[in-house]
Amino acid sequence: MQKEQIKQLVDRITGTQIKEPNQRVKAIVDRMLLDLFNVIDDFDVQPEEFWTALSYLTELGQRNEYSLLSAGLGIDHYFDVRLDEKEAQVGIEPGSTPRTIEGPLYVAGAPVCQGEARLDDGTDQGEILFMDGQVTDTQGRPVAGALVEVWHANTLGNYSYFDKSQSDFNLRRSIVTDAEGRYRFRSIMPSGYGCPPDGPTQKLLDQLGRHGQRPAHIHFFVSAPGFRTLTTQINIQGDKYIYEDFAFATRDELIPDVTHHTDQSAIRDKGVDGPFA
Ligand code: MBD
Ligand code: FE
Repeated sequence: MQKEQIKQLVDRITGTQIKEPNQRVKAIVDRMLLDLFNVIDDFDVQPEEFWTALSYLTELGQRNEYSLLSAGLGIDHYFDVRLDEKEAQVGIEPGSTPRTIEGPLYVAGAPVCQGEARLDDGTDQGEILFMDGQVTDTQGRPVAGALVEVWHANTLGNYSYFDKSQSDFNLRRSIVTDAEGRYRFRSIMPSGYGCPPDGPTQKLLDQLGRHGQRPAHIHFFVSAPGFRTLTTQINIQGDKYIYEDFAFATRDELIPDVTHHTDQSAIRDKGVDGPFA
């Protein structure tokens, strides 16, 4: 079919109106249809192939994997690239923590703690992990009372809430920074995440010859009144997938130094009472 004929057909389809359309929705749907018709034409897509694709999308929804596929196709990362570009025009403080994608596994409502927290419920015998940091504004001044929301996977790469075998809000806390803008937490070292091997996201990745793995990582939202929210993560150095993240979220500035200690029992034997007990 001539490209011009395709254009006329799309115009006829979306131009058939009984009332004033939402112009932005109409313009985007117009373009998506035009691009789709062109793909069908250029690749001679067969009807059966298209119905198979629709069934695939149904499965994607039923398995709640739309946002997982979006991460895997680098769409979340693309939005980050665009935001970075806009910020570069304004000019941001050199050395500030860069953003990276949220991912699909955040859950709101984690317990709020002042200054420090223990994230794990003590049931997982993973390597004990401590992390601390300071929230500052773009001038390097500490921000007291900022909210640092932290969430990460367990030693099997699974997240509480999505993994029903974990306790509520395990490995999820909201920490309010102290007067110096500082926070600290105790947790366990997470493992990397892998897409459900029997799910639709992995099925498409297989067709693309790709894996569906993420390196071990910890997620953060950092927010405070009057400030934009930072969405970011850290990646654990040494992970096999650190530069092979299927979601393209790794950045050099987000790989902090990790010090491993050989004797963990001294810490572990103190039990699970206080945040740092
Ligand atoms: C994750 O844990 C994650 O952070 C992303 C981006 C995608 C899938 C699982
Ligand atoms: Fe994650």
